[in-house]
Amino acid sequence: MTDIEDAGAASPANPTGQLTPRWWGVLIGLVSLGLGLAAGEVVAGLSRLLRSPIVSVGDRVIDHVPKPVKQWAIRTFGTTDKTVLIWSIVVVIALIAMVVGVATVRGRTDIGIGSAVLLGVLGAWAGGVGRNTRFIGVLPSLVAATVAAGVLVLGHRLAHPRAEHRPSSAAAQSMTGPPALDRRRFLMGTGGLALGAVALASVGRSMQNRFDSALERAGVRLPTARAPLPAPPTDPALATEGLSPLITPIPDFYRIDTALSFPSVSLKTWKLKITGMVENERSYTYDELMDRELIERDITISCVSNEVGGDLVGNGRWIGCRLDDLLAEAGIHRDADQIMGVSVDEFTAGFPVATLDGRDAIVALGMNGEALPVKNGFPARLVIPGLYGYVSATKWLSEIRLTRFDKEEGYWVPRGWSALAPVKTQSRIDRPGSSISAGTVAIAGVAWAPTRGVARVEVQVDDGPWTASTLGPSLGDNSWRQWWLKWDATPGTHKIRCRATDGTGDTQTEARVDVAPDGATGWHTIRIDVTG
Ligand SMILES: Nc1nc2c(c(=O)[nH]1)N[C@H]1C(S)=C(S)[C@@H](COP(=O)(O)O)O[C@H]1N2
Ligand SMILES: [Mo]
Repeated sequence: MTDIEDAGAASPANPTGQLTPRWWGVLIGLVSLGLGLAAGEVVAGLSRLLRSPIVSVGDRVIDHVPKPVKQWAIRTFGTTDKTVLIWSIVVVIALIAMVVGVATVRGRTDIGIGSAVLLGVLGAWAGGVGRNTRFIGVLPSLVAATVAAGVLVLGHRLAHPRAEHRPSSAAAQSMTGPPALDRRRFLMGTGGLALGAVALASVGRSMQNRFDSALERAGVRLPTARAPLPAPPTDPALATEGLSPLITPIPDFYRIDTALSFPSVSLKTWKLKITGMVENERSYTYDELMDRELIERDITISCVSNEVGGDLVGNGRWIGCRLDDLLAEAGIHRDADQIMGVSVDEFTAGFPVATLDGRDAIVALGMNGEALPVKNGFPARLVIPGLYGYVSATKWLSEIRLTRFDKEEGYWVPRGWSALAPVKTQSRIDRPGSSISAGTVAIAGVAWAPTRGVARVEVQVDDGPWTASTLGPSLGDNSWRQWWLKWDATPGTHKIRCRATDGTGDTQTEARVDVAPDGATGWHTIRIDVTG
């Protein structure tokens, strides 16, 4: 920085010897970045195959982030971790742009152009190399970097109008003292460019929106199942504030995936392929799947990252095709031992062929009576009762590949998660909250042990006896079950915990283990302040 700091001396780039104020550089840096990124958004709007530079960089961060950081992010930010990631990237490059902008207006256009090139190459790498990219994906970042570099050079000229346009007058000026830099003109220029960036970016975003699968989803009419489920019984949650509903409403259903922007799928070209170690590879269009016999099932799915007492779990009413039927049509090789779901965005999740033991594994097309929501995998996803999502529940499904565990690993396995991951029996206290007033209240929550069912949930207050709770209606062994217990809350601080026993008679273990590598265990314990 030294040659920048002492730029108070006259130099060819700054012939008057007057130091361009630092904030000019900051503004020029930000405006260049803004225009560059905006141009990137527009280019990303040209084709379904392209993505915005920021999203591309975010995608690579997600694929390479170390496990502890990922767990920390989920724990700290929950489902907003993606927004936090995007904004962190924006803030980091904005800080770089500010420094680069100052360097540029103080004569170091080489630093300006060099930084734009470096960031451009980084973005191009992120957009064109790695999971779910095509080479053409380098384009948005290259255009963004070119625009940013151009604006930096332009900004340098705005800051040094005389130096650039009338170099011969430098001598004359030094005799009359340095002229005031044209602050008004500078502010109008950068302000105009900033407005242009905002406008351009929103044009780019709306161009990208035409690839949004939500448009096609809106036109889908979901057929009914051959044997539709009866309407669920009256939901006890209606009478018990804070208790999880029997079936989780779509807006409240947790969302976990590696996708920063939802994969955009057109039903006109989408196909579900069944490939790999099968007798005949098959492929099905959306309409072909919809025309098959559909089943409807209530199945609780859960994320392996769900902490004890956490909310990365939900109960859905899924409608779709039986997975075992589809695979029987393709004919599974005797040597295949793994079923790998592959998504449109090249996420993979694999589980044993032996999982298909007659359980209701579904290629789901619908959820809670609607076409599958975009966030939950439109147009199709897998739902396999009893397995954590990361080894089974591939959303935006495009391929089901029969393979072997010794040949291929699903996305999360090389990142430190177990290859086999059945859902552990869990129970959660939903209510009451952490402070209540004395009197009779309901302690209530949900418990799940998909494929095994929930036989019993017990509650312990302080170090008293374990008391069996009342179980809510059963939607089958794959579905969670609500439970509640009346409690006479007395003033003071109390500790409440719960534990479930599954349909095989096994009680969930008290032993606390972390979510990694194959799911948390332990009893959910809450502390409550009761006031008199
Ligand atoms: N394509 C794709 N499918 C995916 C994932 C993903 O990252 N990409 N994440 C899986 C994980 S880890 C979980 S827990 C479930 C979550 O499903 P939901 O978002 O519908 O609740 O989706 C699974 N399917
Ligand atoms: Mo997950």
